[in-house]
Amino acid sequence: MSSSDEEGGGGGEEYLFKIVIIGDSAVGKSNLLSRYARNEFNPHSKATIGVEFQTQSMEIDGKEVKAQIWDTAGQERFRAVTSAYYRGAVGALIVYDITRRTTFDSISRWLDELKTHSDTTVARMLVGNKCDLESIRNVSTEEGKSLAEAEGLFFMETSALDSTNVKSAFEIVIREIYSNVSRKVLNSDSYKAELSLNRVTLVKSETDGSKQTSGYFSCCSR
Ligand SMILES: Nc1nc2c(ncn2[C@@H]2O[C@H](COP(=O)(O)OP(=O)(O)OP(=O)(O)O)[C@@H](O)[C@H]2O)c(=O)[nH]1
Ligand SMILES: [Mg+2]
Repeated sequence: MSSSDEEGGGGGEEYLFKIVIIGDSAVGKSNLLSRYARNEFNPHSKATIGVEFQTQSMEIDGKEVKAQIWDTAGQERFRAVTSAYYRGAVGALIVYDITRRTTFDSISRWLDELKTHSDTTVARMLVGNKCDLESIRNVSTEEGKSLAEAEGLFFMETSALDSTNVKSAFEIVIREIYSNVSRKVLNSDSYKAELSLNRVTLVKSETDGSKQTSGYFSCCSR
C-alpha cells in the first residue's frame, strides 16, 4: 500500500486520467499535444510511429489532477497494438483537419474504434484543428458542431500553430472526466475497481453541485 486513505486530511488525493488523441494522419495530433504539454509547435513534424505520451497537471477544486495524454499514428501501418492504446482511457480527443474533408469523413470510423475498445465512460471532444487556415477551410464550423451534437461530443476548433483553444480543449475534457468520476458511479463496485485499476482515485462521496453543461461549443472564427 502506498498512500493510504486520509479521512478529512484534504491532501492525499491523487488523480491520474488517461486521455487518447485519435484521428487521421497529419491532422495535427502530435502538435496539439506538444503545444499543450510543452508549448511547442513543429512545422515539419514527421508522422508518428507507435505510441508516445506526455503527462500534464492542472488544478481542480484545489486538487492536483494529472492527465496522461497518449498520441499514436494516424497511419494504419504505424499503429501499435490498438487495444492497448485505448485500455483505461477515460477521455478522448477525436481530431480532424478543417482543410481536409476526408479527415472529417473519417470521424465516424474513429468513434466506432473508440467505442469498440473502451470499457468505461469516455469524455469525448471533437476537435477541428488548423483553424488558422481559414482561407482554405473545407469543413464549416456548423458541420463540426452538428456532428458533435448528433454524437453527444464536446466540440472545438483549434490551432496548434497559433495556440487557439488548445489548452481549453484539453482542460474541458479533463474537467469533464473529473466531474464524471466525482459525480456518478460511486455506487458501483465494479466501476470503482475498474477505475482503481486505471489508477484513478475516487473522491469520497461528495455532492458536487457544479455540473458542467454538456455541449460546450467554441471555435476560433468569431
Ligand atoms: N497550419 C497548421 N498546421 C498544423 C497545425 N497542426 C499541425 N500542423 C501541421 O500539420 C502537419 C502534421 O502535423 P502532426 O502533428 O505531425 O500530425 P499527426 O496527426 O500527429 O500525424 P500522424 O502522426 O501521422 O498521425 C505538420 O506539418 C504540422 O506542422 C495547425 O494547427 N495549423
Ligand atoms: Mg503524430
